[in-house]
Amino acid sequence: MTIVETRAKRGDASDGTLGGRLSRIDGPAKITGAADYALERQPDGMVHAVLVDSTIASGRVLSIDAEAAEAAPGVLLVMTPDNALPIKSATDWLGTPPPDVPYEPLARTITFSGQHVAAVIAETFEQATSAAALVKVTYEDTAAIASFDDPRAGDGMAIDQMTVEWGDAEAALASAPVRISQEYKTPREYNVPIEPHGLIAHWQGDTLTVWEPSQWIDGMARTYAEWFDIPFENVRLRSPYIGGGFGSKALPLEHGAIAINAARMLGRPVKLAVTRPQTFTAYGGRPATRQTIALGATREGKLLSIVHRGANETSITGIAVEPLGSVTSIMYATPNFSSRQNIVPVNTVKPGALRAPGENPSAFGIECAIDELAYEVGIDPLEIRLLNYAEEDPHAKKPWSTRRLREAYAAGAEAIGWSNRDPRPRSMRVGNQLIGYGVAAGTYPVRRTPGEALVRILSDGTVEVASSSIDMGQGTYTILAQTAAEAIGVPVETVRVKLGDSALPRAPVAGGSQLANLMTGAVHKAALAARDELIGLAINDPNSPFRALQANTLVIENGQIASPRDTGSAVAIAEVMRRTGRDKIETLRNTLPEKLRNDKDHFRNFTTISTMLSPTDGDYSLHSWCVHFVEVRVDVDFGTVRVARMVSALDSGRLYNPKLAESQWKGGIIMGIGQALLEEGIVDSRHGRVINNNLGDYLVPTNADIPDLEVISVGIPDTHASVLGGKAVGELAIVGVAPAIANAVYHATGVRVRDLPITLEKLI
Ligand code: MCN
Ligand code: MOS
Repeated sequence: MTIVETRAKRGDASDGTLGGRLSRIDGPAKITGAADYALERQPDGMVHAVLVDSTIASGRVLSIDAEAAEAAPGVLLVMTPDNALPIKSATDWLGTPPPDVPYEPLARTITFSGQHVAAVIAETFEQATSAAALVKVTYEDTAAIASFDDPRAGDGMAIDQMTVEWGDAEAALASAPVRISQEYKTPREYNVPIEPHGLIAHWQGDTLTVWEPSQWIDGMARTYAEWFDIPFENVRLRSPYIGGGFGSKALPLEHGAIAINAARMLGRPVKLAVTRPQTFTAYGGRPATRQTIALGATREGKLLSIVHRGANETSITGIAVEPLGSVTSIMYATPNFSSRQNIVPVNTVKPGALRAPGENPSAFGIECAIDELAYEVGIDPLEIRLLNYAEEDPHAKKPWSTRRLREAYAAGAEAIGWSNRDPRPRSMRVGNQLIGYGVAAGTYPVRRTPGEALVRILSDGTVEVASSSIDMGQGTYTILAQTAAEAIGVPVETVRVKLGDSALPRAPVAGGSQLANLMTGAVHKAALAARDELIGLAINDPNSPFRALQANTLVIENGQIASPRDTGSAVAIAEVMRRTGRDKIETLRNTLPEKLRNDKDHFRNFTTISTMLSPTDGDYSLHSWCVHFVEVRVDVDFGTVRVARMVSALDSGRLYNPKLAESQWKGGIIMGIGQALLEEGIVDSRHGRVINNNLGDYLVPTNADIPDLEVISVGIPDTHASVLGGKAVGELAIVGVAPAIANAVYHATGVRVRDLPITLEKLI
């Protein structure tokens, strides 16, 4: 099997150290089509699986008539819960051991529309598709609760772990001179990555190879091993390139179990490609949310109390929590605070993670509310944020490791020209366009899970880095090459990076914006160990010019080992390897804390959430910060909103590659603009279906919707946050975009829109 290696092309070397603006080293392979995605594989004898999904949202399957489908041309199997091979339950991603009950990925009880009830496997995709239409499923149909707006949904259940309280928030609110209270809502939003989900599963005896896009190779491979009761080593999950995930590709899903099981039953490789409409039901996006936020303040705008009550939709059988208080509890200083959250079961697929789960809708609530308070007391929206600035983490009561939010406010305000703004709503106008300026802040925590990396220095002086990390576009290949190049002292184009293979050293999930910090840390550790070993060889070689020197006096630069005191005697790495007869130096290092390193169980599960440190474990509270300044133009007759200008200032600590970090930030900002103005899963209240389940009707921004985006880095290296000083990047920038736009729309029009998206009918 080919190993995908990625390395920089010549000419980029000047940008190759950490902090340099090296272009993506996987870019040429993607642009030329050499990068192959999971479903492009063509193993011999491959057959195709197509899912049959429930057409009702609530009830049960009474019978499945597969006769016509089984008789259709090319059909090999119609899989139902009754004929599928049994599968075991698996450890969840928290590391919780599984219950000893079988796992059934095909449903008998229906809790949402689009649930998989059967699968047809045929020689060709077309045969499977047409036979799937012949499968007759009879249901007992019971009344469905389409959304949490249905009165029968009720208030749901409280999630006590989400409760955060200090002081006496209700009493302080009641006695505050100024009080505001409003409800803010966000609709169901979907990940819709350009590459839909899918996999090719191939059994050879009791070893399993799966080609599948994955944000968490190690975790998904372990689940597959547990489901099918084979050793972890017998699973090879391959995911070298991924066409976007945004949180949706981190966990094993039902369709994966179905395809792998079909491959086992048939003894042939099975390909299952999730269709675009199924990307709305085979996996859940961000749940619909609602929050009431009550703020109590002095007449000068100083906060006295925040009372926050939130709820999100979940599925009937699963618990999905979108933590709505996550920004609310840390953004501003307040002596009294109370946040609680419910989840409301409805007939939907279990919601999942979508870029900045929690922080994103949380910021929409609090950052709109603080803006409302600013107008209520008559002070500038930027001013009120500085007035209530949290000098330490008001929840954890710990100092921030770094919080360059003040610097961000200053830089962003300057760049957008905030002082040109007339503070009165609906006061700025050019022709038919109402002009508004808005501001909102955002934050994302620094999460820490251990990781492992292998570094190899080869006899020709080139370097290999290997890890089961993934790159779905965020830049992992590139920054890991830069890390190794800098730590060892070789040109970046001599470093090859291998990722996306479960056989490689273990990496945690590329979720929670943690991978860059964790894996640069692990690669840095392994690379320094390899460098030490290399220098040891150079010194111990009897013919070496460095024979009499101390290890710590040698330097490696540009692939040459030298003593700075003796400029004449630089020796190439390849030469040292040749002289000492070594074909490679290989160092495997992990970043497990000492106490976990010797614990066998933990080591087995070490990339699960059970080994993740919270941002407040330790002496500091670790977070990235950002602020967005927006100018909108709203057509006075038609209510159409255009983002005309946008400046964001962000603190992600040290940037390993500013070009890529800026691109990540802009990607998040673009998604935030889509969330503010376009994105909405529209639920049919009769059938409990999301009816705009395609990219024609589920609107995401196009280039024409996006102005030039200016992003300004205000971060400084933060070594409390990570080994090399970086903080979270990938999810940060989407946080705060939607409230900044909503606030700008209010300033432009005098109309406060508290439920996303801000569509024209809400403005006219
Ligand atoms: N980076 C940097 N300096 C830092 C930290 C990061 O230069 N201090 C840059 C690097 O290029 C790094 C990237 O930012 O590769 C993202 O780093 P990080 O914030 O650690 O995020 P992860 O690598 O863990 O990526 C996951 C994150 C998440 S959780 C979602 S959701 C998301 C995102 O990344 N989905 C994405 N960005 C995405 N980008 C693309 N193209 N596609 C997705 O699906
Ligand atoms: Mo990101 S939503 O944490 O994968």
